Amino acid sequence: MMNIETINALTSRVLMAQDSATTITKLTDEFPSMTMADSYDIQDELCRRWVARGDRITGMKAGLTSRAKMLQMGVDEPSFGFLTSAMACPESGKIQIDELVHPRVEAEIGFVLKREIGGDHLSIDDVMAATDFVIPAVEIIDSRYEKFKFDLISVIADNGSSSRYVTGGRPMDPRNLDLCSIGVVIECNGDIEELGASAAVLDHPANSIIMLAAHLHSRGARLPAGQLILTGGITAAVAVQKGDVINARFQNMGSVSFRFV
Ligand code: OOG
Ligand code: MG
Repeated sequence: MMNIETINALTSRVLMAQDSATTITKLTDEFPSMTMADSYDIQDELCRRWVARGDRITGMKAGLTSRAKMLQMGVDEPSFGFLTSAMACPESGKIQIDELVHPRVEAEIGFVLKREIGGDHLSIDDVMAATDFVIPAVEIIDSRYEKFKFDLISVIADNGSSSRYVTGGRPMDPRNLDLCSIGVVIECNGDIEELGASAAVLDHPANSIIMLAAHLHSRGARLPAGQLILTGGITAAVAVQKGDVINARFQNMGSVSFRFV
């Protein structure tokens, strides 16, 4: 286990890279015995620093939850992380690309709970019963590691490459949808770049929530009501450039669009 000084120093290093859109070498290159628990401790310290400077925690993210994402990144286990008010971007808006290193976009099903849930034995029915609504979302990920290459421990310390997110479309009652088979299309400048169905996420995106709750349980925490929970990219992530217009279309749920400037 890393000592608190090292956790604090590595948190500063990651935060500096995130704020200045610069890359760092993988933390595990320098600290090969670093553990996943150390990385989640760095995330908790990141949260404390964000809140101390006035950002709010607005949600959580599960990542690396689909085969397409696991294959693309060469990692075979999900990661979890936090979302903040500084990452939230409006639908139909502009995202400043020079604030980012090498962004990619992902289409995800977002959940908002109407009551807190937790524990390591939740079922899909438990998650559905606690869900207020589901909403189409696009996450903009931006690894602070060179060439977007990392291992699970390093990417967790970088809060799962989080950088921005956009929600849109229509908030829907999950009981009015077949959440296993929502078709999703990601268009960039009108061309289809990726397509898939929500079953790609652990057979059902509610399974991401179950895993996230179990992860939080292992750290003595629970999933709060009222926050956005991103369940992970359904397809491989799409690299973007300045000027690109993104439109992610979600079957029966509407679309999310915005532009990189
Ligand atoms: C890690 C984060 C993955 C997702 O939805 O799968 C993620 C990465 O690929 O950089 O957010
Ligand atoms: Mg994601």
